[in-house]
Formats: sequence, C-alpha cells, structure tokens
Amino acid sequence: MVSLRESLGLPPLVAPAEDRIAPDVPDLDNNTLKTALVEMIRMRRIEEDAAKAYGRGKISGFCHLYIGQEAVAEGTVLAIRPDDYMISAYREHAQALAKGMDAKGIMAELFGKKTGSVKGKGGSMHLFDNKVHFLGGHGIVGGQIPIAAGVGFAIRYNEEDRVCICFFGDAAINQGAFYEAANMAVVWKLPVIFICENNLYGMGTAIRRTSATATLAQRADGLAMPSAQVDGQHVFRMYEAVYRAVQRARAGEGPTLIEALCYRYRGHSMSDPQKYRTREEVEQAKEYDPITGLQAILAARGVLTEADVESIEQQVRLEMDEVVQFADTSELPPVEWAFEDVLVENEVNHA
Ligand SMILES: Cc1ncc(C[n+]2csc(CCOP(=O)(O)OP(=O)(O)O)c2C)c(N)n1
Ligand SMILES: [Mg+2]
Repeated sequence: MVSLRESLGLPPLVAPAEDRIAPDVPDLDNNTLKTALVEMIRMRRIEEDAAKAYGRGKISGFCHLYIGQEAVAEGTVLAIRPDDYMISAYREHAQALAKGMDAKGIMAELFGKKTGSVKGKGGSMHLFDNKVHFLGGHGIVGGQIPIAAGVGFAIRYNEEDRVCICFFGDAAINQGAFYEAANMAVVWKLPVIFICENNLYGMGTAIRRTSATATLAQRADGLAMPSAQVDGQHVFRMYEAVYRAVQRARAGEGPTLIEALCYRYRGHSMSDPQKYRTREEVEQAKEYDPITGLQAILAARGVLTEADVESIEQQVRLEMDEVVQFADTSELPPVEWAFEDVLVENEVNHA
C-alpha cells in the first residue's frame, strides 16, 4: 500500500541519528532543540486541554485545533526574531503560544473571560497580542492575507528589517485575496513569508478535489514568487525553508510562498463527524508525528532520555492545569465592555 507520505511525494525520512539541518542554514544547538520540543509539547497540551474544556461546556462557539501541525509553527518561530510579525487564521491557538503569547491569556480568551488576551471579547478565532507581534486570529478564510501584505508594506515604509509571517490553509489559497495581495507583495518586494499549511482538507473537502495543480507551491510561479513545498511535519525542514525565506525578505528581495505539507489529527472544528477520511489515514499520518520525530532525533543524539521526556510532560501538565484553573476561575467581562475598544480612540486598558 502507498503510504500517506509517498502519496504526497515526500522523501523518505532520514534516520534520527543522521538527521541534520541543511549546511546553508545555521545549525541549532541541542539546548535550542530541547526548548523547541518543550514548546511543541506545550502547544499540544494546551490544545488537548482546550478540547477537554470544550467537552465540559466551558468554551462556546467554534474551536479549531492544531494538533498534528506543531512543527509548522515551531520550525517557523526558530527562524524568526521576537520582533517579527505573525498573522494567522482561526486555527491559531498553538501558533499564538509559539509566538510567545501568555498561555493563561489564551485559555481565558477561549473561555470568554475578562482576563483573556482580548478581554474575552474575541474567543478562539481572535487571539491577538501586539506585545509579541501576533496580529490575530482571523475567521474569514484568507482575510489575514491582504493584512499581511499591509504589514509588509508598513515594514518597508518604516525602513525596518522585520518580516511578517502569514499562515493560511490550503483552501485559503484559492481566495482571490491571496493573488491580489501576493502580487503586490512581489511587485513591491514586501518582506512577507506566505506559509500555506496544506493539511489536505478545507473543512470536509479534500485538496485533490479543489486543486488542479499538483502542488500549491507552484501557484507562486505565475506571480514570479519563489516557492517551496516542504515537509511540515518535520521541524528541521520547516526551519530551513522559513530561514531561507526570511534571509531573502530581510535582504529586500521580497516574499516567498512555502507550502507546508501537514495533517490535522482532529476534525475541522469540534463538531465534525469526519466522514470524509478514514481512521487508517489518520493513523498513518500519526506515524510521522512532529513531536515524537524531534524526540527521536534528540534521543539518537544522546541529549534526551525517556526520563527527561517524562519530566517535561509532567512540568507542562502542571503548567496547563494552572492555566485551565486560571481561565475557569476568572470572571466574565462586564456587559459594558461590549461597547469599548470598538474604535481606536475608544480603547480602554483594563490591565
Ligand atoms: C470567506 C469564507 N468562506 C467560508 C468560510 C467557512 N470556512 C471556515 S474554515 C473553511 C475551510 C478552510 O480550510 P483551510 O484554508 O484549508 O484551513 P484549515 O481549516 O484546514 O486550517 C471554510 C470554508 C469562512 N470562514 N470564510
Ligand atoms: Mg486545510
């Protein structure tokens, strides 16, 4: 039987002991990689806890989980600076955490509490924190893409050397907004890195039914934009691709499109019967889990034992228990807050 990886045209995985970062990209030391592993475990646990809280009726409305796609966010963060921008769609909790947003603020926002990152008024799809340059959380498919081009324009206008990372899904690349914004980004050489997370489905529709091109990376060809299709389940491959794109962007050479092949283990949102795929397919995708993949590399290098992993798991569990407790015991925002922060002049800081 053809494996999921083969069907995607991905090269075979390198043995963990031999797995290295490409020579043209700065290597990452073992401590950085250990921290990356901790961050990926935090991403997964906060999402698992969000799922549990959703089940207990603590979170209302939509809630889209990122479980399985952690290497895309972490590989990206490893290749950028804290002052770079990041903007995303509604599957953004883990990306917000990776960018440095406070876990308590994220969970409290999901719970709709006043201590949430946007005071409980945005919810799951609208996480935002200017302090760490995370610009949302957008519910309209593709809506964040032109905003990213605008951020890129502002960076150039202000003569800064920052970049803007723009995440969006495989379905979002079919939005006209992508082509309009991407074209301007190429013409004006804007420092935007477009990262299309191809998790193979847009809600319940498989990518093979909606794309005539073999890859989504090749959509950039008609725009004269450099592009690459990468293994988004592997933190090294993501880091390399984003690093190269960031180098180009900071050098004033303009945007790149990165197609990150990945897979979401959970449904599109919390209420998804998943009739469009088989259990076997999901199980196959899990064989290349991004977290166990990095763990295996660190173990093969002798820098991480099973006991270390257990202790990381335990620490993250304690952290997330506290995070959920914080969200649960926080108060709801008062009704009057609904009329505040609507316009910029109106902004009220309740911190
Ligand atoms: C403009 C617009 N059309 C339709 C929707 C409904 N919708 C929400 S998510 C989604 C699928 C998007 O899939 P993809 O871009 O692949 O991202 P993923 O959910 O896989 O992360 C659709 C059609 C929407 N939110 N906005
Ligand atoms: Mg998708």
